[in-house]
Amino acid sequence: MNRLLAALTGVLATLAGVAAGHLVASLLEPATSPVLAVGSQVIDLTPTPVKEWAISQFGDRDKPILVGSVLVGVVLLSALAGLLARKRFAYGAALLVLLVAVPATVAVTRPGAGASAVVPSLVALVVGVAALWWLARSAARSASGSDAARAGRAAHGADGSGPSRRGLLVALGVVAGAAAVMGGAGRWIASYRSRAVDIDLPAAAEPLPPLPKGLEERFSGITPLRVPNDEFYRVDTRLDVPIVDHESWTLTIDGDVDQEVTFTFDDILAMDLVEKDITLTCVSNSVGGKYVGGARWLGVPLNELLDRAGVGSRADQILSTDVDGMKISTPLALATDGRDALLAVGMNGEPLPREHGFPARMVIPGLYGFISATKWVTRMTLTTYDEQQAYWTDREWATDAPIKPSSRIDTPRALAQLDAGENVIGGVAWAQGNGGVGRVQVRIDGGPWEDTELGADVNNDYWRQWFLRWDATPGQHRIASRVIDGDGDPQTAVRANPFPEGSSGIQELIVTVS
Ligand SMILES: Nc1nc2c(c(=O)[nH]1)N[C@H]1C(S)=C(S)[C@@H](COP(=O)(O)O)O[C@H]1N2
Ligand SMILES: [Mo]
Repeated sequence: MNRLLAALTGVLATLAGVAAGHLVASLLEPATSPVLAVGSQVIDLTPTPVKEWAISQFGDRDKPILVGSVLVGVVLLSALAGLLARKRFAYGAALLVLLVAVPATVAVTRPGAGASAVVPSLVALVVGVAALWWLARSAARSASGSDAARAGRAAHGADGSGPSRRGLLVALGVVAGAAAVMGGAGRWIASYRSRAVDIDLPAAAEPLPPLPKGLEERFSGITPLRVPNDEFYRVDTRLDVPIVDHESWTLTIDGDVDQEVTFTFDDILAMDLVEKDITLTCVSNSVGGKYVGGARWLGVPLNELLDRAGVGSRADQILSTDVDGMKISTPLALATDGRDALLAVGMNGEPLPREHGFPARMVIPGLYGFISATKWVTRMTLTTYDEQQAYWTDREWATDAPIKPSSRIDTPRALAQLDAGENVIGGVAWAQGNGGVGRVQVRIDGGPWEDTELGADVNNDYWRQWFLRWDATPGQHRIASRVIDGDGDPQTAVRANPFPEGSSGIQELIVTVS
């Protein structure tokens, strides 16, 4: 058998194993899939600068690219397994065992994982080794078949691609097909299970009036005043979406408290629910970036939950934990300074989508999401920064990170080709905690800053849309925008990268008018 074919048997056998593991994981717990387990581990081990680089280079595609890279590595090693199996089956199988040991170890040692997390990897191993054995046997037969055929050809002058060669091709096809079917089924089941949950939430005790009409209705290209759930940005360390059963979900508040308390989902819904319009922002958002969004959240005030537990005097941090042990730190003083911090269960009139934290998440205005917006939250521990570290504080990100005021140009797009004459420049701006958005200004070609017209004022924790009519003359132009907060302070022009406490600087883009 030639080398290429041997490598192919290794690759297909491994893909069949991985696909079987993925399928089983989709039925048990998607995160235990061999691919996802390794991918998540890679995310956690990736140094912060590399992560920043990947997010800036690939944006939302960072995760598919990561999974793709893991798969390329697996394909190379499994090709080697195929080559080894050709010499001696046990060597090839041994390499597969080593290969599977990685996701198996990662899956069981991830925080919150039980021993059953190893099952998908074991299935991957059994299916992978069985497929390799079958393919290696078919290949050996095909080789001896073609030897025989060569001998036969010498005798009879006949052509020699005998039935055993066909047997090998059929076997390769069967294994490839089975891998595709199992992998596809696994993906379908995982996405079916992660669909939104169909339950009715109670209304807020004092519902907010509907949001005013947004500028997006007048000018295309401006981000909607309220971002629909399926368009809302998503940032988290998960490759998949955790499937949390709201009926068995609980939230425990413990640590430096008078008494530990545990709430069920029904306990939360039985409390007076409030509605708040809050703009969420990611610390990884670059100036002009898309990791920011406004939504209407339904939930209970965080303070009410903390009061039921009775916060002690030592704590300076709320260390929140999600369903699988991921930890986020929040400065206690800021979370409880009177701002509208929530445990949210609803988003834009629906239960939280699974991607956004179903059944419950934290939402705290004015703080970047990485220290305030824990999704799939199950525990809040009152503790100190000295005693306990969280995911990002372990990675040297800031602990106190208020959202920096910023304005984003949504239209025109960078490098757009515009017609001369009237054009609309527009976007969104936010300045939580600084008296909200006071003004938004635009600067053309480095000239004077001009005030724009503002959209509806929802509240100081919410972003504000803006626009300016611009009589564009032919040629290339530079457009910049900045926000001036309610206290009269303009957004800083000093450039900063997202790490460690959020980006700053002024967005400026170039367009061509003809
Ligand atoms: N459990 C969990 N919660 C999390 C995260 C995470 O990785 N895991 N990421 C945080 C970050 S960095 C941000 S910016 C917000 C994003 O919330 P969204 O995905 O709903 O927009 O969630 C926060 N909550
Ligand atoms: Mo974030």
